[in-house]
Amino acid sequence: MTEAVVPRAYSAESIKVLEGLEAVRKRPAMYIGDLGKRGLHHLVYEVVDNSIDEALAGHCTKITVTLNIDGSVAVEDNGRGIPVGLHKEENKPAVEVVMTVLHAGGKFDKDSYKVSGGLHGVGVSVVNALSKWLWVEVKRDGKKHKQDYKKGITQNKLKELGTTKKSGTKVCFHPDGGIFDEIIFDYNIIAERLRELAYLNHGLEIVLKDERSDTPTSDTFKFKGGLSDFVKYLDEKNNPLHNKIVTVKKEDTAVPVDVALRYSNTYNDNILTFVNNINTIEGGTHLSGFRSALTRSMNVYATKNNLIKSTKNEKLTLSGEDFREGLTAIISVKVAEPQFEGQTKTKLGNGDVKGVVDKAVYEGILDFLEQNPSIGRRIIEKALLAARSRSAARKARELIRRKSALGGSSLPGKLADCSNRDPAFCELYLVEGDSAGGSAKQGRDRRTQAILPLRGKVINSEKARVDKLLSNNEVQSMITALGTGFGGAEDETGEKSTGDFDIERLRYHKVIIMTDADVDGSHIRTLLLTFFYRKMKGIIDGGYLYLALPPLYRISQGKKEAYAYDDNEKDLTVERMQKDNKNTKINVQRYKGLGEMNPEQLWETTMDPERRTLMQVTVESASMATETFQNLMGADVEARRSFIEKNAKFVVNLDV
Ligand code: 0RA
Repeated sequence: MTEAVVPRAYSAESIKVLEGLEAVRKRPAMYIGDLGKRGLHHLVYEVVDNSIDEALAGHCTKITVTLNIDGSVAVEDNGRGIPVGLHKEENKPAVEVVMTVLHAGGKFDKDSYKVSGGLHGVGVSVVNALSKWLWVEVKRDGKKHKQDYKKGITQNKLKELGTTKKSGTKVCFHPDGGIFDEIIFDYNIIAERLRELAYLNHGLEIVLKDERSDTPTSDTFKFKGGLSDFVKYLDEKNNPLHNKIVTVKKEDTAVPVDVALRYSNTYNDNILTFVNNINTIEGGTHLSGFRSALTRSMNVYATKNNLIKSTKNEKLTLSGEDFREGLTAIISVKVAEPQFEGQTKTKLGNGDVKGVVDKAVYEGILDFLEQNPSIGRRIIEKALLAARSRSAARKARELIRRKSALGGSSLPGKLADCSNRDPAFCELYLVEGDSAGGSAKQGRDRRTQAILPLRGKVINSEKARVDKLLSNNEVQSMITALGTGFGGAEDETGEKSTGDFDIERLRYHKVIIMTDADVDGSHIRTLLLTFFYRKMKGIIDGGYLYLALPPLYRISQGKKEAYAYDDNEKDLTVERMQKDNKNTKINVQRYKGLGEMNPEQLWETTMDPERRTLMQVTVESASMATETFQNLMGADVEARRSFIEKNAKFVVNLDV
């Protein structure tokens, strides 16, 4: 449907009409981002944000979120309660104005850090507009007050419901099924966010209750240690290099800065940044300030204490990358008028923030190291190891480049390439094992489908240093086949990092991981996902990485045959066949590996673009994915076993 756009002069009236809640119902996605799972959960966050503001102002200590059996959610706090007195301009109780007028929240300036732009801070009236029904209950001035709404429209006058000694606000709403694709809340998604908020606002108690089943559950999030506890939580599965967490807290500046960090014996970094409690996935000026301060303070400390011992043959300089190896850090800032930029509007743009964070972190780290010299020494030693490995990696990378430049054809011998040269049409199948690789080579459409069989175990990118990774044969084959080069993909904040990854040179716009449906297969799949996530994240970000979905069963009855991709589909197929033909025996074959399929079957079920299902790999949230990877890669066997379920967190179903 196309809409006619008629240019006309804006009058005060027309602006007011546009600003009404009808506008929200007309273009809901404009206010909450999307109408899927994400948008639905944003409703809850929006209401919780208001209570958090009240906590930030120092008036609220506890927030309770309840998922009710009727599909509604209630958010209750013990703050001052939304004012109920008459709002002069609107001639309505203030609480009604807050609930029904777009952006009215801002009219009650409470000196807290209001958010502009992005998805947050649109105001609770947006939630009201997108709810089948909503009610608010305010305890204030010794009385209990209540008002009801439907689709944002007030249903009754603000009622008084008796007296109370307490104060606080409770908002209960049922999302409008006519607006959202789905209206069932996911406990774990909400729990993750509330846990994060409890870390970011130390001491605040946040309770989540699920009343939707016969056995109600609940979680209480309350962390005295704030960001330090957050770092411990994220770092749980790793071996810490030092127990004590490095903290920097500066609250007297225009931009309050709160930072916690710790090193562990891993090779990657995990830096989370927040602005006004919002996860800034794309980083920004606060991250730049942090990085620059980290590199400078550590180098100053190392030099001052004579910890960098270069030999005659080896002149070592410690770079930012070296100081980020094994680092888990949280950076939380409060910015009065944040400017959010970037693709997902989660990149902080305010230029002045960089200097403030830089100064606070530089001074804070130096203070800490001077008071904890043994930790300082250990951190510098680790960075020195990282620097040596980085220099070895550079040599290994140059070797790969030189080898391919000299070898005439630069592509690995095992690769069966496709004939088409336009990446947009080309697909690369990464196939587990030589035998399945053979079937795939025979079954494929050789014009557009290339096959790279991977032999044996894929190296674990979470556990190996870059130089070791680059000397691995399978990794070398993948890098040359993909054509992108390697490393440095995660740096988008301006700081240079070693590596020459360039997504523009990607030779295939679909990179498809095809592994067996058994435990080994899922392990190899995890290792490949880890590799891409850690070392070629641009391929995931670009939407180029997919998982093939081979069938689990082949069901045959006489000459009839069908494939099933899960148990449920198998049962349905068997049932249907039984109904159609009671006399012939049904044979169910469970595929354990791709090798059990002949080339034709592999083509029909898994590779034919007309019939196959691919799952696109996405990074839902960096924090969640990293955590999943850490769980999988750590010693936790149980977590690894449940890989396929966990996988659902960063994989989205997609029909291609
Ligand atoms: C405006 C002014 C005041 C409090 C609030 C709004 C408020 C809003 C929400 C939303 C959820 N919980 C809330 N708690 C408070 C301050 C009023 C005063 O000065 O007492």
